[in-house]
Amino acid sequence: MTIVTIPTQPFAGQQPGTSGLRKKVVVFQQPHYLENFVQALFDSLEGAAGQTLVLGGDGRFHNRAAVQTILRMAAAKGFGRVLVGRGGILSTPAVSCVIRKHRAYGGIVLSASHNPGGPEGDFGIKYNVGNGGPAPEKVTEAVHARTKELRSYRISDAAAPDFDRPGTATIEQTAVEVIDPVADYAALMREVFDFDAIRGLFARGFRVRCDAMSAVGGPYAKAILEGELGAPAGTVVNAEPLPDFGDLHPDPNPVNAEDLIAHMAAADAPDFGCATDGDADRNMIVGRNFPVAPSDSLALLAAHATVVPRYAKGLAGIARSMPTSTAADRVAQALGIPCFETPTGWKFFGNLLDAGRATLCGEESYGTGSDHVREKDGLWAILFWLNILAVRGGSVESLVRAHWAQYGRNYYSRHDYEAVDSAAANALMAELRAQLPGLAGQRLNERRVALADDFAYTDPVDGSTASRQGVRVIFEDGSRIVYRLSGTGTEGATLRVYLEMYEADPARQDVPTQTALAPLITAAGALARIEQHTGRATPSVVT
Ligand code: VG1
Ligand code: CO
Repeated sequence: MTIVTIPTQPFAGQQPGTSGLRKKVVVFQQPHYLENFVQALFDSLEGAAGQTLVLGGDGRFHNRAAVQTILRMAAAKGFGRVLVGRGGILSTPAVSCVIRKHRAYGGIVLSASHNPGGPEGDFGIKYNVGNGGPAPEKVTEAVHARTKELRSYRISDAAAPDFDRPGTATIEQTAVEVIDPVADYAALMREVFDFDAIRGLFARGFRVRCDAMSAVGGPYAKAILEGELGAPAGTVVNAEPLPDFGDLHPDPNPVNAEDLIAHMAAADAPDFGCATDGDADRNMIVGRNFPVAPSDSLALLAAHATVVPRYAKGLAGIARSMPTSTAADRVAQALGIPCFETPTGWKFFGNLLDAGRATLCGEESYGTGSDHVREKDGLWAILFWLNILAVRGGSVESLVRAHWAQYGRNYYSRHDYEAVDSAAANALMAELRAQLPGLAGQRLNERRVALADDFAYTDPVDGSTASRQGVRVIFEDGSRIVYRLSGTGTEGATLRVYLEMYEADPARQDVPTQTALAPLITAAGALARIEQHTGRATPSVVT
């Protein structure tokens, strides 16, 4: 066994986006492509020799090949130990949990999350730091800078050890320990939630349909819901992680999880429907014929948090990404706790969680989490809902309606224009930015603009800054339009338009969302000249 140095050339574009480096599988399959990125990452880590690295992924196509390569490179880097999920499997929240529990130096998540998988789909790699959370921008920027100058990488010439069976093997000086992907995570969930209460719910015949979308959430949901909490076998569907996700698009929203939506609309619908995404950090909650908006879910979890043992003493604060609706802000205000507004992406929550300033975090994109790990966590959110239902009673719909009656309803929708021409999308954003200085005070389709800016963030803990995080147009009545370009796509550009309107009157809280938001949708299209720029009259996905 020898560590060899392989000459290489830099690849352009190895720049991590909102959540790691994501590219088409064929891009990652190019010789040296993954190796270059991993070497650039390892070069950016100081003091990693002898330390522990956590490694796993969502099981998508190329996962196994990438695990083998990274094990051989981790040995060359001189890590003392690598904890790898059996079969190369670890969900994103499980990686976070394992890093924290075993005091690892960091971890690598192999996933392109909600992006489609398979040989024609996407692959991705993300690095998490010692607190268990996504690497902050100063780390990802250093890695990207390093990819541009890299001329060689180091790798063991030995074969990677078998990672399909529990046990420990050695490669060079590095111990490779194959761990049960679920055990540490399940133990943490037992500490957070009132499992007895949830068991009682199932014992009373409460019916759940949990759709793991043939992605990595399946083994976790099966072990916990069916294995520990007494849900009947078959509660978790699409439970086996498949390399191509069985051709499902594991993005849990009403468009991509249409099968779950159909089951929840049927005459004999279960009481509770839920789904998780490719790497199991996102969640969708659906009542009988009643999908819950993710921003509402965050607000509702916050409002009921004290029923969960871990949060029994209350929350220190809530944090939400800027485009996420302000429903959580209203709960924070009622509770007398701060609500932080951060840029899109979980990496911006880490400092607030570490400093104990925020307990719950959430994004409009079906992501919710807390200080139990440093990632969003799909199954955690599902268990949180079940814990609330077990203690408070009622249905998903009755809980949400009671919430709206108390706090008002924030009508909310996101319109995505996927795979548009990058130059056209950039031109649209540039034109919007140019209009910003003159917008305040103007009327757009009956509403007067109170504030228009390009969101910038200063981290209240370490003072780091992030600019150009999305154009927001806020009206005098609190309604908002937000525009930004996705940082996770792999084809052209994706324009996201976020729309929000507040309605305090319970008599007007039952309008179909797109109808309620229609005047804002028209204003959003006109202001950004979306059709003129993109050639699209309608969005490709509405959630
Ligand atoms: C999207 C979501 C964002 C989320 C990110 C990663 O980013 O909007 O809220 O944090 O995906 O989620 P973007 O830049 O495409 O809008 V996941 O589940 O892909 O790790
Ligand atoms: Co995800």
